[in-house]
Amino acid sequence: QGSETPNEPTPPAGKKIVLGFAQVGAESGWRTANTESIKEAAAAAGIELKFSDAQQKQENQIKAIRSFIQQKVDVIAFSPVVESGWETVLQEAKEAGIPVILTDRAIDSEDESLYVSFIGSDFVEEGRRAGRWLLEQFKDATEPVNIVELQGTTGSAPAIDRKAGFEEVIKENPNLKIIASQTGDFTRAKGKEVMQSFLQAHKDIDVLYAHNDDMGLGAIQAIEAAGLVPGKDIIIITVDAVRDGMQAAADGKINFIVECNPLLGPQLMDAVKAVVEGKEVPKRIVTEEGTFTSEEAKAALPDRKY
Ligand code: GYE
Repeated sequence: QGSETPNEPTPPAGKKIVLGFAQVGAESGWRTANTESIKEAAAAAGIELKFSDAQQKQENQIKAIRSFIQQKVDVIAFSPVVESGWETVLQEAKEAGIPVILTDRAIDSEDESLYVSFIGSDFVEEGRRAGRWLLEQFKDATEPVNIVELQGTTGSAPAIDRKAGFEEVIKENPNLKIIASQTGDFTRAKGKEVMQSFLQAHKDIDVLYAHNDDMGLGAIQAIEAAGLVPGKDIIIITVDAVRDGMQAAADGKINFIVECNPLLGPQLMDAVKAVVEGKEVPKRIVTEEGTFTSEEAKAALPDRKY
């Protein structure tokens, strides 16, 4: 003690660190697990959490961030619903001297001084993993393989990147064709609705690539209602590997899941503490994850936490 430099923003001993967190919403099983992880980790770390749910609307997230600035929280963290349009509000946080940590989703700003760190998955790599599995499955195909794609929220980092990574890999085989691609906004209801319209418009769908489990699960309902067998008549690939998705994979309805880890809470709290203590935090923290076939999902399910 006694050796602290005067400009270290360490709060006085006994004062809790206050973290303002602006969450995307409650659109998916992934998001629910992510929210729980953040709440639990904050409590465990003795950090006071001010939590706001933006119901998938950027304007609500911006409002929440402005309110955190007014309340003079120590750190602001958020998962940006879409990639663009954050400069103004993040500039306001910067001017107020409040450090910002991005979790889960990235922003597309060139100005890296607007945030201290970005903690989350490599979504392009997730898309590639989905593509590589499909490429291998159809490596001997001599006829066109018709793929339909359910995209995540338009303009969001995971939707943009999961599409890009997947396309990058499958273009290696010209037989693999995306014949329809539309947003299902990462929700079950939308996934079902859009899959219904895909099924009406196209009689010859071979593969569904859904950017998350929930949209895939909604689509499975539409596929079954159309009298088709998910996982057999239509090969299904999803991303996330949350419990319901893993169960569908274990049941053979989803053929391949790319994992995206929602348990970002502990890493976020470590970063928050480090930032408040004036320590160096890596600009990019990538979460580690894998993939699951139906067999692997069956084996992993009993030990899954979410
Ligand atoms: O894959 C999806 C959720 O940003 C990684 O958002 C997250 C995505 C996740 O709604 O289920």
